[in-house]
Amino acid sequence: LVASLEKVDQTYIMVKPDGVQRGLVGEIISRFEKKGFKLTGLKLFQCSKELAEEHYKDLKQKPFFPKLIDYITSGPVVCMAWEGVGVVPSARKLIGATDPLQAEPGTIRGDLAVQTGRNIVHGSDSPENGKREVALWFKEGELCDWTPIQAPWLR
Ligand code: RTP
Repeated sequence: LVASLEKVDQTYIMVKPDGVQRGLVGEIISRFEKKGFKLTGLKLFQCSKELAEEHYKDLKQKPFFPKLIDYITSGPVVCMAWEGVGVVPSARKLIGATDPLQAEPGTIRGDLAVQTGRNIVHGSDSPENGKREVALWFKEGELCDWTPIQAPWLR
């Protein structure tokens, strides 16, 4: 299969505290599972202010940064690592535009959210950041490398 010759990337997907509070965890995981990507890490986690600030360090100068940190630390998040060919841009497409009102119907934010400041899910924006963020949110022993039975068809 051609796909088996292509590079497998990883991405960090996170259900934000509003997604957990609204009971959307299963629905969000399901979108990535059904697409055919491979789940390699999953945990419910209350993150510290320090970790949230490190994760969003590129946005430190933005006026909304303090509010963003309060939001992300306001309750537990669901941390996920997903793997696959083209997983980073594909996950961003499944998630939809940052402003949920601009996100297409059929995307997670387009279907399930309204406000930019409450947009229920995060996805890494490049393969480099995918690696960085998975390493930031997970300890090595928390990740699982496994071979799906249907590997020749989906990966
Ligand atoms: P994410 O990292 O969460 O997937 O979001 P993104 O790339 O689509 O958007 P980015 O510009 O990196 O912003 C990160 C998160 O900050 C919050 N935000 N609030 N004007 C605002 O109040 C504002 N702008 C951005 C959102 O939660 C956004 O997802």
